[in-house]
Amino acid sequence: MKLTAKSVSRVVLAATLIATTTGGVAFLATTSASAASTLGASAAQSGRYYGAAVAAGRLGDSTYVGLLNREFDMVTAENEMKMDATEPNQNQFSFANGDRIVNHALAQGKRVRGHTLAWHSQQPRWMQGMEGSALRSALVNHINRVASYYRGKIYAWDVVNEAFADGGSGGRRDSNLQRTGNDWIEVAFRTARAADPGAKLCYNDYNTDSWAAAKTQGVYRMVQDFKARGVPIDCVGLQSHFGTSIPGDYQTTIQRFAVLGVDVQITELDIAGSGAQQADSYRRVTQACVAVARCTGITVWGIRDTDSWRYPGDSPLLFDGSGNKKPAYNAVLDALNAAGPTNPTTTTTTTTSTTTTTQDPGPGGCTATASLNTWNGGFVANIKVTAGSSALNGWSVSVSLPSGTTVTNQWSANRSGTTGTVTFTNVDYNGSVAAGQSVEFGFQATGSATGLSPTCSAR
Ligand code: G2I
Repeated sequence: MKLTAKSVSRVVLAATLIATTTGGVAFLATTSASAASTLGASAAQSGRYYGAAVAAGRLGDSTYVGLLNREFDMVTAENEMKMDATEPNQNQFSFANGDRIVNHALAQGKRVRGHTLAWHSQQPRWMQGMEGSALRSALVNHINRVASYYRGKIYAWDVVNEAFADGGSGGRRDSNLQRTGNDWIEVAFRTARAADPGAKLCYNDYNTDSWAAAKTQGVYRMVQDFKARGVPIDCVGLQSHFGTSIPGDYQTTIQRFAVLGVDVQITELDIAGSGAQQADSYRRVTQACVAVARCTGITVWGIRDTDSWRYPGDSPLLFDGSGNKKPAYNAVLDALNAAGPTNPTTTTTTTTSTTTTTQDPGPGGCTATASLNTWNGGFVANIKVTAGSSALNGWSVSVSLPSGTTVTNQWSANRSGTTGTVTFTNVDYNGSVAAGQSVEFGFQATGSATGLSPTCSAR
């Protein structure tokens, strides 16, 4: 090789660096030794996860399962935990397919994102025709039952999916759920918190990737409002189904949500295109996430291109149909490995206790039972109101709280008082309770309580 003046000076510079910075050489060696070789392990280096949407019907495919087990440390059920799958007939729940995915994930030491408790789409047929208070009660019941069933097994729930309108309004999407009242989303979140206080609760949507989009702004305002009023929300999911390009302000979006005090998760990533261009888009998404401490993980919406909901029109995933790594895979791995070890994780300790009152309701009366989920410094109480031998047309529940305990918010009930004896009354959609039937409401409080004995009376 003929050395020009320029190349000589480069060689000299390199030699000087190696000769004078032994620490630097050691650091470089450490960095390359710790570069992980799977998506999950490389994401874990900075406290993040890398997940995939999984279909129960593919769990018998050994190539698919091999990739899943090797590469990913978070799992989302692609369809099996949606409303139509988990409650095919009203009040008859079906968890077999969701369980196949959850059990596989947990047995492999992976975590699970629950998808999704409430959505205008993929509703079971019986729910599609419902409206008003009947639908609101059915929604609350669905969330209660599904989130309770999976309590303790879910890292984060997509509590509400895709509730905002496309286009320039920045407002809510019209749906049967929206028509039950604008508070349906916060009721959904409060119900989910009561049912599984250990799960992070997320709002998840698409076309909310660009900070400039009206839809993004609408979701941002909702999250800001929820944080201001104490509605329990922990995370925002950006689905991130992309064409070939990524919005230039994508990282701004992630950053702005994070500043509100919620985690951001990229929940359903897939990107059209191929080769170097697709790899570059995947790299940019990965870099945008790892640049923001509260962007805690990325999930791709499928494993091989042939598993994608977009196939055969697009081949938008990280593995080809034969399970080979694509250029996009290497781009993601490199970007994850380049991220520093940041992002502390938080842990919550939860205990559960139930207290039952023994009063005889008699005709026209009611009973109330409390189930408590407590942690250091606070608790959530879920109260079940049961009608006696005749129907209720309204109810009132009083709870005596120990001193030092203060109610911070409640859901599916009106409240008077915050300390001492606090009284809850029905809201418009859960005052009518047939003989022997039950409705539930809940509240959150600071302080501690070991057991509560609520008293119920008809109004
Ligand atoms: O549409 C892409 C995603 C947008 N965000 C929410 C996600 O839940 C959604 O996932 C897709 C699944 O990837 C599809 O697999 O949601 C679709 C609708 O729920 C899923 O499609 C359904 C078909 O509509 C059904 O006909 C089919 O039986 O997939 C089912 C199972 O293959």
